[in-house]
Amino acid sequence: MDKFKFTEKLKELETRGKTVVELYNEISALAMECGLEGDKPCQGRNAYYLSMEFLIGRSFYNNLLELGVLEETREILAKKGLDINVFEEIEDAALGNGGLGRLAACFLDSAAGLGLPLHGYGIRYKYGLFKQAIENGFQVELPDDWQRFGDPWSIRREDEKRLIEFADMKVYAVPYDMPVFGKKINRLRLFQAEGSEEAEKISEYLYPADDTEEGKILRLRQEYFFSAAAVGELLDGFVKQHGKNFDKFPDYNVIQLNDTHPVIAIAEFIRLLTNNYRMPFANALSLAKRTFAYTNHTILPEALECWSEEYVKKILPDIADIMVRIGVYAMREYQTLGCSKEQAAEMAIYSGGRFYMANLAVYVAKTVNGVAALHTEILKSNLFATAHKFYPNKLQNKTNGITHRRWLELCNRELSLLLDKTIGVKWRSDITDLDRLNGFTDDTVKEFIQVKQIKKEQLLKYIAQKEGVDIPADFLVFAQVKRLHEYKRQLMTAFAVLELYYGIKSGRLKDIAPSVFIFGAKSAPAYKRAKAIIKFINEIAKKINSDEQTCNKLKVVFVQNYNVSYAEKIVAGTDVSLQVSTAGLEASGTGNMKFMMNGAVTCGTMDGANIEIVEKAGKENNYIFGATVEELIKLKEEGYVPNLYLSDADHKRAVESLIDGTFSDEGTGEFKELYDSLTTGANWHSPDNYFVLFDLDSYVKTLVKVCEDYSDKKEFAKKQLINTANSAYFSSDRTIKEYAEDIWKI
Ligand code: 26Q
Repeated sequence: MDKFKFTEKLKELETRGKTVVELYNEISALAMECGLEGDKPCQGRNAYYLSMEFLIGRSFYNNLLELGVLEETREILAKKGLDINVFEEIEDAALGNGGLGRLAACFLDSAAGLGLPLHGYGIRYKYGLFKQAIENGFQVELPDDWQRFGDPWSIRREDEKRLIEFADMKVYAVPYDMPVFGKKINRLRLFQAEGSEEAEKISEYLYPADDTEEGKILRLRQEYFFSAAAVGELLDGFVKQHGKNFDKFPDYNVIQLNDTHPVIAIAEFIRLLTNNYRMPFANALSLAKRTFAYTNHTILPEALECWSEEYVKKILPDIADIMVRIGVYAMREYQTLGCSKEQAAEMAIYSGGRFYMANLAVYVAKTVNGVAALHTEILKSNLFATAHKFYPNKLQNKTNGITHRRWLELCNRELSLLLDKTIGVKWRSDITDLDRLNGFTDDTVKEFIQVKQIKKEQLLKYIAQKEGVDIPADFLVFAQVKRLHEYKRQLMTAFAVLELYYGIKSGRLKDIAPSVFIFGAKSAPAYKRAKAIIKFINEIAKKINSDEQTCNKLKVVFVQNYNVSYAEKIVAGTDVSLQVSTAGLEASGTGNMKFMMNGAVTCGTMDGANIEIVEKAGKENNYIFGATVEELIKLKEEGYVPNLYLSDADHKRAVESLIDGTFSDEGTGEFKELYDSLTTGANWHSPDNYFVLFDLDSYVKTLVKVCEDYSDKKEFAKKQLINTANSAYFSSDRTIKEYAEDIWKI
């Protein structure tokens, strides 16, 4: 990067009379021009990350930071009378919906930062994840037309488009390249579908509704579309450079499959080698086994993809045949290894007219990894137990991480400056240096308290503007922000908050710190219960916020359209991070890491990466409650009867507020359905299958303890600072180094 050229040209830039969007495009173009100078592809071995989601958020500030010109830009613009924050008007590119997509973005950032050749392949959705508004307490979904601000960070590569063939249509995959700046420039290549109106539909929406056959087939098309484009160009590129000695292909390429969504790439890889290059099937399969690696992100059965043969045959008959054949090879191999019939059936790729994509991935991939220690253990002992038995070296753990550039340097400039002052600037390039913050002095604690206060004020001011809810800046700030899902148990938090409210109102809870609970979450449009939970939280917020008797003690806010940019503000301004999933179900969590790094304590269950967080920062500096995985296993064996836990009058009151008229669901019946899900179950699950009622008691007690502890501000701040000081492990720089060493060998 020619920084001098950039700053000189920026100084010359005429800003008067231009709109924010115009300036955004011009400055971004300038950064691209200077940033890309001297860029050359990496010879040798490269890793490719195939993912349906890349939740990159806003690129402007991050790219300027990575290019090392953020501060200069801030100053130059200030001299022109422009506040750099005006570019917050430019909305996020939300080409993902949650943890898995954000992880992909963090990984690209870390790899570039470390100078490791990792490139992304995905889809350039016309509309990203819907924009959420809350109307009368209900979630409303609006299209996210992110390109309306322009897309100055992408370069269209018309010359490199490829034709992707389905049985019933042909589609062009046109690449758009986004550079990922760092020590090295890596590339995120997103394909846009073109050629006809039908074709364009493929890259129109992230997560088309898949409750119909048409929707399911569209999703299958999406998966094949970008996987085939990626694999096709990698093979062609190899042939161009090295000829047809494919044996060497894995020396130059390794392909990481981000969950099962791109697993169809394996079949396409084999199809191309056998069809186009006349390679025997067995050889193509063994080449695939040396090329692909797979990451699992969830053990929830409903998220493990399995495709009906009928659908695959309809649009991709060759791929269906190949997957059947891989299934046959797998079966033979399982037998040779001495698997019983049951064991082989468990690992079947093709059975009963369905393709089990996770089994396909596990069979072919050279490594399979979980995303946190506990999650990997569960994969080994549960979901992939049989595979682990017969392929003991396949499964490994790679605990997730987050890029400390976006999630500390960028979102918390004040804390970053305090770190510079306290331990020097080395942590910015080598995050392990953050450890040196341990052993901080009293002065540092004082300064940390000031920083937290500033970030809190910024956050609360923003919330007041956006949501119209005023929250005093001396409140203790709790936050639960993440996708909305029953297993994440936002509903349990809602009950707990309600109990705090009644406790404060009755005078029973006297000595607790005034607090605000911030919720942020999008629900999948078709996920009725999740939407009901959003409405319930908003009803609670309305009641609590308008109660004059308690409003100097307790507030609740559900922020609209929670996304990466909102997260950047929330993680910096929060005191207590709520991570309360049912033990065993949150594969890792990465929000928990962002909060920790910014000095929030975790109030959570022994689940996912929470376990490692408290291992690093100390249980005594966090608030752990609730049943463990082992306890839940026992409870299930003994027979869990949730209604028993409603004998406590306070819990009963909170839970029954769903049905006793305290709150209105506007006659939709959805609150009653939520209530039933906890107390009587449904035809597809037993009552309270996420153990909300079981953990509610210890949750409420833990929250009360947090509020009491906060009265000693200094002791509380120490706990927070210890969390920051021990968060280096959760930088994705560490994670990426592990992938690079143990899996990719780059
Ligand atoms: C599956 C089938 C059909 C349609 C959609 C899906 C689907 C889509 C998205 C299934 C799963 C996802 C996303 C999963 C996800 O975000 N998982 C999260 O991954 C994070 C990164 O590893 C973890 O930290 C979280 O714990 C995990 O929930």
